[in-house]
Parts: sequence; structure tokens; C-alpha cells
Amino acid sequence: MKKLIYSFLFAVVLMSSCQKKDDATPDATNVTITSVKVITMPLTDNGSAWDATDGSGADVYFKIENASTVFYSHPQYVQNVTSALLPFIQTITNGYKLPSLNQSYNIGLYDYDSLSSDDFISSISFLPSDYKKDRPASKTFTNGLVQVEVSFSWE
Ligand SMILES: [Ca+2]
Ligand SMILES: [Ca+2]
Repeated sequence: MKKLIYSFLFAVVLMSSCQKKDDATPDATNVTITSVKVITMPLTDNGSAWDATDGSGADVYFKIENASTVFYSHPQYVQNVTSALLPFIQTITNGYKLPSLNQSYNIGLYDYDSLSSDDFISSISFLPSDYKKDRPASKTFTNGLVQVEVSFSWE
């Protein structure tokens, strides 16, 4: 018996990739915090000086943190903050890339105290994924007496 060998010609179907021309910027997958501007903050600790020893104002720096982790602590403080020093900006050299967009972060303001543990002043909180569509260059957050503008770099 002879086997008949049939050759088949397969037509190559070009898959059209259905690429949509989308003008909208895609959702961001990462965000880097580049600076924090303190616009307002409580200048006293419920009426008392932040530094009771010399009656001076707070020596302010910020942390990026949540309830369990300090992700970043700014290495410099602005000394003896009074209303005349507001607003001030603290810039993060090379920025700090957040580990995830899908968890909340606090920007905590602290009063550096050389002889005791630093005083917590106040904080604002945000969830980066809320802004991944809009990719704002900066966003102002308010919590009571505290108003902070956070600058972002999205990618
Ligand atoms: Ca203090
Ligand atoms: Ca002080």
C-alpha cells in the first residue's frame, strides 16, 4: 500500500494586534516622592513650646511611614520653625520610590530633640493608587492644622 502524502498549504493569518491609539497616559505603576513642602503646622504643642527647655519652636523634619515601618526619614531639620519660616520645602536627594502604590503612607512631621525622643507633631495620609491615573506632579493634603504638599514623580 502506498501512502499518499498530502501537502497542505497553510495560509498565514496575520494577526491584527488591535492596537488602540489611546491618548490617555497609562496608569502609573511606580511613584517617587521628590519633596515635601510644609505649608502650615501647629507652631506650639497645645499652647506650649515644642522645645520647653528654651521655649523655641520645633526643629522639623518628616518621615514617610506607616503604622509598622519607617520607609524614609529626612536627614535634615528646619530649626525653630515659626510662622515666618512657613512654608518650607524639604527635598529628597534622588527621591524616594515607594515600595507599592497599594498601601497607605503617612507623611509624619517630627520635632527633632537631641536629648529625648523626637516629638511627633502630626501627619497626613494618602493612598498612592488613588492618583495613578492622574499622575499629579504634586498634591496638597490637610489634617487639622497641618497642610503638606507632596511632590511626585510617576512612572
Ligand atoms: Ca521638642
Ligand atoms: Ca527648637
